[in-house]
Parts: sequence; C-alpha cells; structure tokens
Amino acid sequence: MAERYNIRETEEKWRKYWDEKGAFEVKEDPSKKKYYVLEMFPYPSGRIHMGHVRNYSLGDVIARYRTAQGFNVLHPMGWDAFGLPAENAAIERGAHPKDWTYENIAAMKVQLKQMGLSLDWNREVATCAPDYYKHEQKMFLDFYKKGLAYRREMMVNWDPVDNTVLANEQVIDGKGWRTGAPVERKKLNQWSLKITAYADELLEAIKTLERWPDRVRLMQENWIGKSQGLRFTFNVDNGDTLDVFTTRPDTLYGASFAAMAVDHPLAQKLCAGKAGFDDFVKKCQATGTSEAAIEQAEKIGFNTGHFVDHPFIEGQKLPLFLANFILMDYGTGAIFGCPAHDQRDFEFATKYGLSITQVVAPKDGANVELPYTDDGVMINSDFMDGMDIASAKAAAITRMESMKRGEGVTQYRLRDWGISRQRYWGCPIPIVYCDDCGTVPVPENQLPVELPYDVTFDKPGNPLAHHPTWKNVKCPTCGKDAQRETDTFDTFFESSWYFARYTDPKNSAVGFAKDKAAYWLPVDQYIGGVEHAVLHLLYSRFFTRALSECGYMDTPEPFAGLYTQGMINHMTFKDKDGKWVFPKDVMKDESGNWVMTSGNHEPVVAGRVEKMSKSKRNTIDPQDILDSYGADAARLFILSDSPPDRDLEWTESGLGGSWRYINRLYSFIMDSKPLLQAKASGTPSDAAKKLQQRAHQTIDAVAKALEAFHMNKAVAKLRELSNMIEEFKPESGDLDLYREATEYLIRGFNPVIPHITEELWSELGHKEPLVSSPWPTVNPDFLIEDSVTIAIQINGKLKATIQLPVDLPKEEAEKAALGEESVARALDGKTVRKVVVVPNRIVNVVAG
Ligand code: ANZ
Ligand code: ZN
Repeated sequence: MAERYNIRETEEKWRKYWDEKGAFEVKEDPSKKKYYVLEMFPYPSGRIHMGHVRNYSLGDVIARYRTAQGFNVLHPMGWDAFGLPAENAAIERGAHPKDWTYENIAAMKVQLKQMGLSLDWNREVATCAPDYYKHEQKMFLDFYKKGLAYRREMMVNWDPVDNTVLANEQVIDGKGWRTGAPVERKKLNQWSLKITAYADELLEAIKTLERWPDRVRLMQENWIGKSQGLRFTFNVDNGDTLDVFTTRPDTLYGASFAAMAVDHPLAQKLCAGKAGFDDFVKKCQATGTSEAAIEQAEKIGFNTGHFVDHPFIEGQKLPLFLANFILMDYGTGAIFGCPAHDQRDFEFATKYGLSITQVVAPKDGANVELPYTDDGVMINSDFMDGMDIASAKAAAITRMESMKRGEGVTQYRLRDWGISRQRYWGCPIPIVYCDDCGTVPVPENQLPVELPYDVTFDKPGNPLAHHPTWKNVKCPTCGKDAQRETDTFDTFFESSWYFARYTDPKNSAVGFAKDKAAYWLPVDQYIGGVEHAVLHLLYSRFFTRALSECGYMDTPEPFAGLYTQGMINHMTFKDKDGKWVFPKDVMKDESGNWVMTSGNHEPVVAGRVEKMSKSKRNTIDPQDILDSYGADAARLFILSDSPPDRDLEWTESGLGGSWRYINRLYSFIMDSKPLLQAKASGTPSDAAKKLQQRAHQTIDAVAKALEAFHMNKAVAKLRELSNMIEEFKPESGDLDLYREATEYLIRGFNPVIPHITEELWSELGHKEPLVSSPWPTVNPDFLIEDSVTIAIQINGKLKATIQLPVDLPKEEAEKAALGEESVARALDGKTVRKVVVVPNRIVNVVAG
C-alpha cells in the first residue's frame, strides 16, 4: 500500500530548501539571456485574496518555466504601500498608518511565501520606505527642472465636510464616499506632470506593443483620444470673441446654438448678476468633475441672452448658452451645438426649444430619426451639399482657414496628470514656498523629505497641514522662514517606476543604476488585473519616457508583454433572513440541499455565481486553502480550470479534484519506484516507444501552451500523459523509456506544482533539484506524427477508418481508401463518380 503524502511537511521542506539555497536570487549576467517576469505588486491590505493567488501563480509558472529554459530570470515582489486604507485604519481604529502597513506587509509576506513562489525576496521594496520615496522625490525635482512637473489651478472634487479633495472614484452619486456630503467643484493649486507632452508618442508606440491584449491597447488609445477637428472663432454680440472646437465642422450649417462651460472666463463676464446665474453655477458644481459624472447628469443650460454670429451664414444669429456638459479643460471649453447629429445637443435643443436642422442624410436618401450620427451625404449645406462627411469636413476647414477665422487642429483627450493629494500617507512633495523666493525645490542633499510620525487624525483634512511644526522650515535659498508643501503624491507615482527599482533595489545614490536597468528592462512579461489597463500602465509608459529624458534610462517601453487575468467568481448564499453567508459556513445535507454547517442546519438559498467580494461574503480565504490543501493543489486548480484571461469559478469540488490528483500522483510514483529505478533489459516494446514519443510531444505542447498563457491546456496535456503512464504495464525491456516518460511528466509539471515534483524527483534518486534543472529536451523526430486516422465516407456515410502516413499525396490516399476491403465491398457494382480527399482527415467517395 502506498505511503500517504504529507503535504504540509513536504511543501515546507522544499520552501526551506529553496530559501537556503538562494534559488531565486539573481544577478546581471551578460552571458545569459534575461527574462523579467513581474506581477502587479499588492497593496498591503492585511491578507492576500484569491485574485492574488491567481496572479502570482500565473507569474510563478512563467518564471519557473523560463528559468528551466536557461534564462536569467528576474522575479521580484514588493508592496504598493502608500494609500488611503492606511489612513482610514488610523481614523477608524487608531492604528498608525505606518505600523498598520508594516504589520500587514509582514502578514502577507508569510502568506505569499506559503504559496511557494520563486521570488527573489532580496529585492523586496515597500514604496512607503524613505529609501524608496527619496528617489522619486529626486525624480520629481528632475521633472520640475525639465518643465515636466508644474503647478496649476485645477478643478477638483471637494468634500466640504472632510475638507479634502476627492478622486473621481470617491464621488458616488455626486456625494463624498465617506461623508455623504454633496461634492463641490473647486479650484485648487495642484502639482501636475506633463504627460500631454508625450500624447502623440504614447499613442504611436501602442503599435509596438505587440504582446499586449488588443483590448488594453484600444483602451489606451481611447484614453489618449486623438481627434482631428476645427478650432474657430465666433463673434459675440457684445464685441467679445469665443473660440470653439469641433470634430464635426461638416455640420456647421446645422448649428442652432453655441454653448460654453460654466467656468469659462466669458461666462462670468456675460452673466454675473443675472437672475438664476448663481443657482445655476451651484447646480453645476454639485456634479463631480469626472467625464462619467458629467455624462450621466441631466443636461442643463443657462441662457446668457447673448448671440454669436454664424461664421458662414450672413446675418444668422445663434443663442449663446452655458451648459453643464461642457468641460472647461477640453478643447476650448466652448462648442457649437448641432442637435440633428449629436445626442447631447439633441436633448439640449429639445429641452430649450431650439431649432433642429438636418444636414446629413443617409446615402440611400431614406428618412431617418434624429439625431442621426452615421455616415451619409451633406444636405442643406450650401457649398458642401452632396459631399460625403470627410470631404465636407475638409471643405469647411479650408473655407474657415481662408476666412482667417479658424484652423484645422489635432486635439487629445488626455489631460496632464494632477498628482497633488491632501493626504498624510503618501510621499511628500519636495517643495518649499518662500514669500521672497517663491517656489523652491528642496535641495537634493536634504532628501528625503520624510513624513513625520507624530500626526493626529482627529481633525478633517490633511494631517500634514495640521502638524504643529513639520511644515515650518527655513527657505533653502534665502534662509528666511518658509513653508513646506503639505500635499503628497498620488500613489500612482510610486507604481510608475517600481519595476525599475527592482533592477537595483538597494541603490542609495540613485533610483537605479542605468546599466542594471538596461540589462533587465523592459519587463518581458507583466501580469495583472485589467482594472489597471489605463492609468497605471499609461503612467508607467509616461515615466519611462520622462525618466529617459532626464537621463535615468534608455528603455522605450516598460512592459514588452502584458497579460490581464480574469476574475475569480464564486456562488453566493443567503440565509433565511436574506443575509449573505460565507461559503465556508455552508454545506450540502444528505438530500443534497444547501444548509448551514452549524446549529440545526438551517437551509440557505444558493444564489448566482458572482465575482468574489466582501460585501456578498462569497470570498474564500486563501489561507484556509493553503492550510488544508497545500499550495500545489491551490495552484493546480487555479491554473487548470479555465484559460487565465477568463473568469474562473472557484468550487470546492474542483479544488478537491486537484488535491486528489496530487495525492494519487504521489502514491503512484512511490508504488512504482522499484520499476522506475530499475534498468531495462532487452528491447523496448512498440507500446513503450509510443509512450516515450507521447512524453516528448507532451513536453513540447506544454512549452507552447505556457508561452501562450494556456496554462489550462498545459495541465490537460500533462494529465493525459499521466493517465497513459498510470495505465502502462512495462515489460523489462521498457523500463528505461517508462522512466523517461515518468520523469518528463514530473519535470513538465514542475512549474505548476513545484513542491511535489521536487519531492518525487528526489525520491527517484536525483541529486540535482528541479529548481536548478533544465527543461527536458524534446527529440524533434518524435514530434512528427507518423500516421493519422482517416475516415472513409461513401455518399456521406462513414464506412471505415484507416491509418495512413501523415501528409500522404491525395492520389495515394484515394488509392488506399478505395483499396480498403470493406470499402471495396461496399462499392462493388457501383460506379465511383467522384472522390474528395481532405488531407489527413477524410476521403469522401461519391458513388451510385
Ligand atoms: C459640433 C458637433 C456636431 C460636434 C456634431 C459633435 C457632433 P471628441 O470627438 O471626443 O474630441 N466638444 C468640444 N469641446 C467640448 C468640451 N469642452 N466639452 C464637451 N464637449 C465638447 O469630441 C469633440 C466634440 O465634442 C466636438 O464636436 C464638440 O461637439 C464637443 F454633430 O462640435 B462637436
Ligand atoms: Zn527664500
């Protein structure tokens, strides 16, 4: 009888072994090809969740596989350690953000280690450590010198109760997420990074990101949002002018009004003191600043009572409005409205009784419902009549340019990146304000500007601003009393360069040495959630350029390959009172009904399978899984169930299946040890040769599957091989090939289930551990399938199957098929009219 596999002890033993051996520590080695695998680093919330398990298992498979292939693999880990939850913990529980963060890091590190990840922990970074953020303060100052960082007035979401700026995500239905107070729009001085300077480059280079998912590339493209259009000037009846931007100059003859943002300078001038104006301004301010918030809000306007002249139609006047859906910081902050061909303008015109003139008609002349936004031909448009839209656009721009009233322009949706946050738990912005000298950068030799530890959270607003002494300093230039900037960086700042820090994490002089970055970058495979498809990735791409401009590095793009993993879903349960219940508190009773595990087994209602979330209590704690099933089973299940970019449904039975397989594999190999360690005598059978061939084919297929991120297919191939080996009864002549096949199985499985494979490998007597063994070699001869099964059909009905050599010429396949005994019999007395050969698959005979 087989020994039982002691998961806990064995897994522990191997992790310790890898650790002591320093198996995953790497150095630059110009003689070897490098491979940099990176998973998005976690926020230290306190415990890992299933999303982490999936993310890090995927990365680990790649890292181990590439290592076995002979690459010099960098696979680091760290902590995205600044952020609001730490401050919330401080406010809610009195914990200090720093202590809270470091305790969480310690706890999560234990958990990650328990997963058996091949990480170089020597390179661990925590972004909240002064020896990390010191370097980004220097980078900021370098950006400032180059004009890539600047201060400007910006509209922000302001929470009037907390006295703080809110990110767009923190505004929920126009209210502050914590206070519930209606959010105001307010102008504040904010530090910004000039990402728009690279708008075109960031857009163009998307083309080079061949190993990124198309949908992420598209999201980046849309976010940058390049559009071609016309900028022109309206004359206002009071003698002022108003510049507008449009992407549809073709629709100018359908213009029925002009409108501008409520915070447009001309709005104040034309409307101050008018009845209802102040109310209107307040209403607009109650909407958040995000595009989404503005898009969803009801379209409202305020009639200025003024008119502008239509630039093409002599004597035609258009009423001038203020409108809440116009953003001050896009285009010129003003538009002309064409209700017949724009949804928003249509709603607006309908509401305020403005005229609607159709100027584009479908090519087939059909009647359409307005607004009509599709392609077509111009009507009611004077010199543009009959043109298609593209020609009409060009014609309108040419006319406007020759009138010297406007010009064709390129516009980007991308805004500069506002990085100021009125928060404590972030990196201090290294700037001092002096009454005499103005804005003064903190001299380099005074970096880092460190966060004070003694802060209080009893008042709303930024604890750094409340601190009694921290902000009071001498001006670095003139020595007079001055004040520090009390804002801290947006935490996306830290994550925009951490991948470069990993290449040289202990450097105290600079963020990273140029040659080390040059060796390791770009990241060959980046893996993470699609929720970072826009901001984090775009900011990192921008940083790479800005840092290159400041002489830090020469890498064009930070991430050569990107993979975005799917989510993990789970069934939801509710008790009889309709409250969500954790899956671990639910079981099936004898009759197969879901009931509570505790008490009198009250029935529970099983709901839909949904994304794991705390609010629905359908989460599974990875710790429970690691403790009771072990890391290998968890990894195997999470990798085998679905393609990694799809959502995965977590089921206890699926996990159980993986766990049983691991135990079975162990018992089988331990039972077969005598056979597996014996030498063959005599010649191998055909069946053994077939098994050997299959093992080589499997390794080849696994390599291809892993490279294509088809981890589930790789596992399926290995399981097939495993079944074949288990069923195989070797004769004495077969033993060498039998052993080879079994060892290929173990080695092929190693990246997925590293602990048990390491154990079995050593049980079979190998001294060199798998962690430092190469990927098995594949004999190319074995990849050529020598024969294939061909179906022979007569008049569409299957008559026989035959084995034929692969890629046999059509005529020979036809001859062989017609010569097949049963086929010949069936054709007896009939005339063969036609034979269709589908190579390697079917021979179809038409006869009658
Ligand atoms: C007239 C027009 C007619 C427009 C029509 C559209 C359709 P994209 O493509 O995203 O660049 N627009 C311009 N500036 C704006 C601002 N600050 N806030 C809100 N909307 C603004 O969008 C450009 C279009 O959005 C412009 O083209 C303008 O409306 C509007 F049948 O001009 B259009
Ligand atoms: Zn000064």
